[in-house]
Amino acid sequence: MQIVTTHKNTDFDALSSMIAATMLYPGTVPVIPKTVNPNVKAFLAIHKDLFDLRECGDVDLDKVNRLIVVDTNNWQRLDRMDKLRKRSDLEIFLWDHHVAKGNIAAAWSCQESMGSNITMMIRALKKTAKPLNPMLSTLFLAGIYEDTGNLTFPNCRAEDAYAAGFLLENGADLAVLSTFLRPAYGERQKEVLFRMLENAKRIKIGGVSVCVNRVNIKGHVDSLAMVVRMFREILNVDAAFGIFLNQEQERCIVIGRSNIDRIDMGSIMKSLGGGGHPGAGSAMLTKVNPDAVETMIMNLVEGNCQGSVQISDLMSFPVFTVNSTDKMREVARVLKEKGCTGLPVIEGERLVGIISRKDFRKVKKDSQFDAPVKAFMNTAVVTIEPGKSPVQAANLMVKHDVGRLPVVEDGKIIGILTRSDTMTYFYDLLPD
Ligand SMILES: [Mn+2]
Repeated sequence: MQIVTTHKNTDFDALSSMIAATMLYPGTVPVIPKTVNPNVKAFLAIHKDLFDLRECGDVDLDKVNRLIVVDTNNWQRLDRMDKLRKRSDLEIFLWDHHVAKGNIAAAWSCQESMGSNITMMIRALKKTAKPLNPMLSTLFLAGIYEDTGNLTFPNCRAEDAYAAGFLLENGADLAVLSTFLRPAYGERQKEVLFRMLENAKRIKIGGVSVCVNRVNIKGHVDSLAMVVRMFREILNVDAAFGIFLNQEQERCIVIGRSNIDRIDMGSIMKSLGGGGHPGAGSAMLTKVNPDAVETMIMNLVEGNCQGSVQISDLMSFPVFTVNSTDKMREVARVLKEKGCTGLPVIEGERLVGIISRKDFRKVKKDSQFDAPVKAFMNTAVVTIEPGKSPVQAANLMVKHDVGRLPVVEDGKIIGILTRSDTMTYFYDLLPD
């Protein structure tokens, strides 16, 4: 007898891979772990009859001579298969897209770094020319989408996308898919959210409304970031923090969400040893006193409100400028020497225009290089004040399609903010 099984808390990739294995190895009995993720549970509630799924208790493991493992390479992640682990006469086939080393020693294996496990199995199924019906195509596509975040996660390979295309050709139904691929808001998430709402306290720090909440959790709870997001939305506060304490493991996870520029969650979490974006971030702390964590967050929020990142922190200065009467030839030389793509043009201390490399395309004759820069410069200059935020700068750059913003204070140019300064701000705060 040969069986196929997969990891506990089975997801769509794991379930699809099990079903694909029964097609690749006819006669194989699919043995599903007792715990499956909430999305798969909902899917199976309707589709169960289509597959002859068994649980570990339903099969006599002594009769098994071949074990096919999909989507994991670890005995600990299998459900009640320990009896087989000790058997020396057992043949094991392994399909796994996780590159980390596991402890299942297989006689034959297909292990590649791929976005989803089912992608590799689709490659094998294509060779057998077995037809895929729309229902199977939908299930397999759910596997790819779930593991690659709809083809957006960095682990996604070109082959995952080709496999997704192949499944759509075979009738995969995106409407059915979206019904089952909801974010995992299950009982545990609901329970955590309700507890947070029960003892929610709103406070005002430096004019912004903040809610910091502490919750004890047991074991691992998925999707806490989603819970904090919902919590912030329901309370309608500017920023919300969840401190999730796991007493057995002596650690706590801090997750934050911010809805305003003034509270930069990424930099707050960075101070706690974590990371994130301006709008969302998290940090993991071990062996800490929860009261101290709460105080730390309050202090950081306060500090962040006063000293949130401003344009004056990001801009480059001193600024190289040219005079409106400078000749184009001279300006070309300065641009080349400084290695920049554009320069502000001034008259006295007043900013009157911008000259960029692009403007040099308007120069048709050599004699025009002797003309003053004011004949070619762009006078519609978009500027920004030093106290504005990086998000406001980015919005201006997008709106006016410009790559540099002179920073102007009292009509005087004090710095320049380039696209790359802004990018540094947005991307340096991302977690590893
Ligand atoms: Mn997987």
